[in-house]
Amino acid sequence: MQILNGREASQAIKDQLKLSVAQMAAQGKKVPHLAAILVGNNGASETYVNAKVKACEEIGFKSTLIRAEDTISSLRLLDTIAQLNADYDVDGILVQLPLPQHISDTEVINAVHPDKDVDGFHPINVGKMVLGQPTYVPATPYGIMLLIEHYKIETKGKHAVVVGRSNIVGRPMSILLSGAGAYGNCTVTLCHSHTTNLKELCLEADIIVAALGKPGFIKEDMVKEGAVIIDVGITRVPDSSKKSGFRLSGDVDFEKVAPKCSYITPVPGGVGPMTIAALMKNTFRACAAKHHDR
Ligand code: L34
Repeated sequence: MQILNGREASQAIKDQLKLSVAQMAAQGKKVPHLAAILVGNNGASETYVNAKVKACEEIGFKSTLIRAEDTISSLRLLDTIAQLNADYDVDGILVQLPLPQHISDTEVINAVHPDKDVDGFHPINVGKMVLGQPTYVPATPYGIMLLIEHYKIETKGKHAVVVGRSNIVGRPMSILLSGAGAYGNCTVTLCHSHTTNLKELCLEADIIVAALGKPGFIKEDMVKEGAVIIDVGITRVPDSSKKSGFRLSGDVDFEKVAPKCSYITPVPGGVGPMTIAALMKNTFRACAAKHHDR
């Protein structure tokens, strides 16, 4: 069994980006600029957005963090996005999810200009991804593909079972793994809350991507010997023995499942850091595209 070390793989990607940015700057070109919008005070969202800003600093990107109260009106949020769309210096715009109840995700996602949509959530970019056209691929699934590539895991002809059909992870993951790319060509089964024979399907999987948000859901009796396990879950479980008051739990029962598989991602230190690296790659591309257009 080998651990898929997301920290190491993401560091390699960030190091490479850092060199490319230094080159850009040396040629007198503008460097990539990511604008992140964080609404409210969700602790997990704060952690993730801070990690994104920190990664920008590390690589040499410019970043702008815009914080808004969770009472911000939809209209004001949309206006903020419009300003960032119009700001030439901003290459990538990211609105951290989840948003407060009174704001429509769809309206916000649709408001970000597709050329600056480094999250790859805009319908135009989702459409391109489905068609296999070059576009921004959502950071978590893109990060998982980069991790698979980093470890040169064979996917061609394999049966991948994706558990969870969210717009930001499960659904795009199923499309990428079934696509014709270098690390695609899987036969994909997309499972969700109405799947009746989940255990049987998982037992047939060469690759399982667990993205349903239920701590420890994937048990050892659901996993075939030698399977590749990608754990996207990252739930904060209350734990009074921790000074934060919680521990992070993946969707996979790691202790029991790990001995059975060929590769497995840990939580934390697996998919999370890859999400950040993938976002950085998208932001770099958004900026490089501008340089090519001039
Ligand atoms: N708009 N919203 C938008 N884009 C995204 O790509 C995200 N996502 C998901 C939630 N909402 C979003 C993220 O950024 C999940 N996500 C994310 C990003 C980073 C990490 C986890 C999830 C991460 O860095 N995880 C660390 C542990 C961090 C901690 O201590 O909590 C890890 O090692 O897994």
